[in-house]
Amino acid sequence: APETQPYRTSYHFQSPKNWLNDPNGPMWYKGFYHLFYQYNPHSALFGNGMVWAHSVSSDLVNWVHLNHALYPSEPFDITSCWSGSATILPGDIPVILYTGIDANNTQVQNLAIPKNLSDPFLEDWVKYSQNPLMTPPVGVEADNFRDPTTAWLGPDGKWNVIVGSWSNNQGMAILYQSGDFINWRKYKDPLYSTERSGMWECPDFFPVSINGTNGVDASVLNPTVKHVLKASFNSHDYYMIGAYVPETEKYIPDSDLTGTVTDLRYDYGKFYASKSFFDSVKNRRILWGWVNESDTPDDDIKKGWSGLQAIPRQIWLDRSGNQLVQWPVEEINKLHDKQINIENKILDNGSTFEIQYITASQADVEIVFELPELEEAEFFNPTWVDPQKMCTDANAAVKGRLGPFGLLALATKDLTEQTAIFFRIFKGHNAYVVLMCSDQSRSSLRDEVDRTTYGAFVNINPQHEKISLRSLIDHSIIESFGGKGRTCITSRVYPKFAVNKDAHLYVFNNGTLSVTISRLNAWGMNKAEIENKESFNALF
Ligand code: DQQ
Repeated sequence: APETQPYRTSYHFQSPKNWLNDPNGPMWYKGFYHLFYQYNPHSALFGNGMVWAHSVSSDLVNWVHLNHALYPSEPFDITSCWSGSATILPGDIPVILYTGIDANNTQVQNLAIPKNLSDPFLEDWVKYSQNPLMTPPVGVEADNFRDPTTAWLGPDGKWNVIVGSWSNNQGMAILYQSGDFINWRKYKDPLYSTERSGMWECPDFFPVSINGTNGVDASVLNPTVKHVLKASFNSHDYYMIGAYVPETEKYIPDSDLTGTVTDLRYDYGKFYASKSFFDSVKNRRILWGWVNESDTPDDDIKKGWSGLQAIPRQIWLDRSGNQLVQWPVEEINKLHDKQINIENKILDNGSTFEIQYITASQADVEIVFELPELEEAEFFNPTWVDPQKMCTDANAAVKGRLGPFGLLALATKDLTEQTAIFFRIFKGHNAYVVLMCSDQSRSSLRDEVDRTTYGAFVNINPQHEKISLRSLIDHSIIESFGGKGRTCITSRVYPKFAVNKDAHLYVFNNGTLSVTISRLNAWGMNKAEIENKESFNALF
């Protein structure tokens, strides 16, 4: 019943119970999107015996849970089946490379192939008898060698794959090559390595078009693409944009990782171990990412579950070429229910205004703000380099000039519980600075939950572009997209009172200068159908 499970989501991907983490092996095959994911069948917490749970969908919104695709069964994965990726081989043959944890807790890379290629659900997987195909190379510890990527075909006709690692105090993408997908040889140097990171988990490597939002297959290599290299470490997904040089097997980023707050991240809140895939049906690249809980392990056990997948995001290169842009896949709009529209509403100093008539606990809100008094913005202090710190030091309750303005989500009527997603605009030396915050400090009156506030800059010029915000609100998760998807912040919140019908949604302006809502569209969201196979079969 919803009353006893106020934090279960309505339209995010969740498993019926237990622990869930990384998305694995996403792909499209014969009419269905496949999502595999790390799952603990024994507990609401992480543990040994991890499996690849498996679900399919025709629209990325409604899902059917199938039997586990991979579970510990052989010497090369008897402790756990950890993360990995799918590659579609020529002839439309999907295969999986995944990390097995063997009886000695050594991380090895294994191959699995579908038992029956004519089954569009790909329910049964066969582990290759000669596994493992890769074992930790010299200089790499047994527990620092995991998470193979989707493979790409090089111009020389060889398959390439990278495996995440940490060796010699460097995080790295170890490169392997193969002519037949079975015999893999380590390339002499990693594709990329850096001392400015931790152990590279779940690397991802893919081309993006330099013009337009279309995605391309992993093997595309020509002057119309740049390459993205992403790694998960220190609780975040960091990425670089750059060039892939197959002759030397080097990745040359436009800017190297620095190990500081200026490194690019997919999301400046909670979003980890993400993985992208090329959707050949709609010619787009789609990104999945795991969002963990912010309440305690005791709460996970009480709830009986832990972990969500973020709404899949289409991902492409920004026109500037300097960063990626992410936007919830268009299919999510199918869940739009009742809609509210507002235009040209002025929000004066201190005003708060409720968005009524929609279910505020599960909603999709898009707002575009106009800043008639932009020139009056307060000055930016160039020593402010850490946006998360700025958002923490000056939360939504701290008055400014141009901002804070934005949304109060999952709020009680008296606003004692609220999650504020807001902007502050500053006048910098030669350019305006747009700060975006997700302020969880008052998100719950329960005191055992983590209420860390997140923040990031939005790379837009408010002289030429209005300030836009889209937030997907779903009971205990808020995914926010600032500047049309240039900056993403995902948060988990656990209000005590602002649940279900008692949750409210507001627009606010706590700056002394007024701002105008030039357009607001908000929708209540219907529940996605996420069924187990038995109830799905009963439909036929
Ligand atoms: N989760 C998996 C690992 C990966 C980590 C285990 C990242 O393969 O490195 O569940 O969250």
